[in-house]
Amino acid sequence: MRREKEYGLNHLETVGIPVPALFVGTAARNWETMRAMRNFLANAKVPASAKFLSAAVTFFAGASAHADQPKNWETTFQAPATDMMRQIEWFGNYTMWFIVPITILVLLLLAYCIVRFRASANPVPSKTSHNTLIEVIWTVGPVVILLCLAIPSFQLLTAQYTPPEEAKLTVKATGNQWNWDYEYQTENTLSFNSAILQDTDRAAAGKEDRKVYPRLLAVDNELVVPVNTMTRVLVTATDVIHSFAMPSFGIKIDAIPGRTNETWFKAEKEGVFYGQCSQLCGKDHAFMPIAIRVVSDAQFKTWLAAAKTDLPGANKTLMAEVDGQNKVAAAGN
Ligand SMILES: [Cu+2]
Repeated sequence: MRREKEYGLNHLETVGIPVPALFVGTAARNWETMRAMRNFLANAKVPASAKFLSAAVTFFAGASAHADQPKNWETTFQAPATDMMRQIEWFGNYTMWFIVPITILVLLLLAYCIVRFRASANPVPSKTSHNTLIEVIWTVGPVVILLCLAIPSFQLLTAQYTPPEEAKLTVKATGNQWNWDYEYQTENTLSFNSAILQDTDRAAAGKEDRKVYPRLLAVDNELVVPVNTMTRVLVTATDVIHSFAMPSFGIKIDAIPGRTNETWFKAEKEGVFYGQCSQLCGKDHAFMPIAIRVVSDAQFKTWLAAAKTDLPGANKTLMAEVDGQNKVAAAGN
């Protein structure tokens, strides 16, 4: 429970969102049970059609093999690259089990009433104004439905504020109009700026492959992090409110001047992941993308050591290594 103090349930209460003790305790105790239940439900979930749709979209959009980014006509979430995002996706699918049947039921009831009780078919309307049984049903029903939504929702919220382990790497992201500063809180801190990649700079940066480095999403210097490593992100801003968001990691947190917010992620897949500033912050709000490059532990260590003296050189070496790795993987298929 120590982490909850540090990570935000208290914070939630200070901003006036009550967090019932039931949910706080349950989250930690029954997490494994919940996980098992979710996995079970996930295997049997409705959106088989959604999955098909997503697969179809991926197929038609020609997905890149080693990155995740928004795709044309995308209707579902980007593929999860963290356990947290998987749980968020699960919760989204779970709510569909309530939304879809309720919508259909209401639609059918409405259609039935329109047809069955139209003036020509039912000239003398009933004068009934009370029916205890029906009133009990339409009160208790929604209460039960809301409880079914509230409990997993609070558990998920608690989990987002409760990192399962200590962070091994801490990076600070500072939003500026209209780019990001990243700072690695390691021995001899490393800090650099990350701005949108201009088309004219593509060749010089070796980023001509638009599938991997898409227009409006690619940046000059990516935030490089090691795979399967608990990473803490401290988020702040220098001028106006921005928001640090990475859809496939399931994180989004406001960057507020004069305040440090905190979030965390543990990326499970290597590759380049793209997000965007998600708080309207001025005229170039749409042009301050966030790119995170997830690499192996060894690659990260080499990059970090080299980046402290020569960032562009370290980035180029890392890109060459990753490209080589992908070519070997493709040849092996
Ligand atoms: Cu912004």
